[in-house]
Amino acid sequence: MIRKLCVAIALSTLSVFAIAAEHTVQMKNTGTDGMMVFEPGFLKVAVGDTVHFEPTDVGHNSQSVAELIPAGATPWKGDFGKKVSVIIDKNGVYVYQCLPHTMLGMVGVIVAGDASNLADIQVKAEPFIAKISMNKERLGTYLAKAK
Ligand SMILES: [Cu+2]
Repeated sequence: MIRKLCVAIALSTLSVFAIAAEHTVQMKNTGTDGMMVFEPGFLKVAVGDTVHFEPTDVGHNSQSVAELIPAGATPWKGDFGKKVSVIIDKNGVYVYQCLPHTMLGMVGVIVAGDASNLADIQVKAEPFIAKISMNKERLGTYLAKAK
């Protein structure tokens, strides 16, 4: 009985890993959305998926923005010019930034599952957006794609 249960747990754990997908976001000086961008800047994933942030160009990093991720989600902070891989562990909307280029609008959005916290994120993003001086509309554009 216990052995049967262990096998069942092992199999269900395996199936969770089997369906978890991997995504790659490039950190670029120039991309389809302009200068200093994450590409794609808007990404839809499933909870449990992994997102790899690739240093396509040097001098960038990826880190989650405090207060702009789902409650209880694990924040991340990648080193400059280094790849960072993040397992997205909670449902909802995540806003992240490249620290040296936040003022240039180098930000991105990930939605895991559904955008259940979108209204909350939109309100909390206002003071953050106010500090961006170039490509100010970019974050709002990405958030508008969140559903
Ligand atoms: Cu950057």
